[in-house]
Amino acid sequence: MPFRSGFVCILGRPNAGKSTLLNALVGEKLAIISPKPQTTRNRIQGVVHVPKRKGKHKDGGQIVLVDTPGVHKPDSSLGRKMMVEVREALEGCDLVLVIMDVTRKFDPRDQFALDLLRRPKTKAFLILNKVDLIREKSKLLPLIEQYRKLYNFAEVIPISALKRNGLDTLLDMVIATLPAGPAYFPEDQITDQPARFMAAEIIREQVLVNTSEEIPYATTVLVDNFEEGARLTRIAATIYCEREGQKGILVGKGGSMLKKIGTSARLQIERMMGTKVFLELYAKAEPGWRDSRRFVEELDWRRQLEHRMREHGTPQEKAEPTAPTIAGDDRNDDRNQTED
Ligand SMILES: Nc1nc2c(ncn2[C@@H]2O[C@H](COP(=O)(O)OP(=O)(O)OP(=O)(O)O)[C@@H](O)[C@H]2O)c(=O)[nH]1
Ligand SMILES: [Mg+2]
Repeated sequence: MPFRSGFVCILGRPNAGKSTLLNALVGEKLAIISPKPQTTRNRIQGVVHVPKRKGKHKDGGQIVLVDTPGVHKPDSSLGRKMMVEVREALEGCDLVLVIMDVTRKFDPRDQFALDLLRRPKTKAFLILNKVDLIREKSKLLPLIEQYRKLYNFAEVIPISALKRNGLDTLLDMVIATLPAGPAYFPEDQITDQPARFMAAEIIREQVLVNTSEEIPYATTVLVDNFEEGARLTRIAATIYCEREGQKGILVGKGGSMLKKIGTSARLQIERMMGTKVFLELYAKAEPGWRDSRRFVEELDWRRQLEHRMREHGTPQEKAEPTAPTIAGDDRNDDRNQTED
């Protein structure tokens, strides 16, 4: 059997467990996860290196998984950008994993995801996730029937992304479906995301964990400065929200919330970077940013990378701090620094 490789897009409604599946298959936390819908906002590539094995996959393979934002009908520039990310991920992929949460009934939102699939007539597997929450597995049968009527799935695979059940079967079936091809990524690379963007996501995850109501949806994080040293990484980041009231909650009494978010995020970023991290966090209200096409476009890390390449000729940060890409550098904002 030749070396097999290809791009495999993970598609589904918000909260179905797409990012949990990506992380479980790659074996590293590449995407942030939360019980709140619409956590993922960009497409994220994660690489699974399948080693050579006797018998099955004799020559090994490489699966480039692409996690996507949850499929929904957008009502803002941010939502529309998220759906562009989904469509771009679907373009040119070899296989789609349609992931559904088996604890939820089929509804028009699932249909919306399937409609995206039908257009390019891509090969697709139906992945029934969260089976750990279903006692009687026979309850899955009507669901499978229903989905099979709507799309010609090549395989139907029940899994629990959280408990890591059924993942070996899934990987075997995916690799067997992919064409013979080259390794797209070197063996030591597991994602296309720059550390700078992953740091912003880790901070955003802490906002999701520590806040409620509309704040998770009204916030975004931009890294203003990222200087990587052998032993210390210096990061300055701004948490943007939409209103002064939200900013007050994000900062907390005497800066306590910003400190909490910063400390938890810093510990995770330190693990990711393998260095100490000095994290400066700011909070800023940017009214209506979700409806500003310009602002939303500027959040795209691929675009940010292009800008830096144009300005510095390198994707790396220069030694001197750079100004935030958006909304000016307002150092009078509430801020918090975390370094122990
Ligand atoms: N019980 C159970 N929970 C799961 C499983 N997979 C994911 N979850 C939970 O479902 C919630 C959503 O998971 P995510 O991975 O963030 O879902 P997503 O599809 O990426 O969501 P969006 O990014 O918002 O589209 C989290 O609370 C996960 O812990 C599973 O197999 N079993
Ligand atoms: Mg996600």
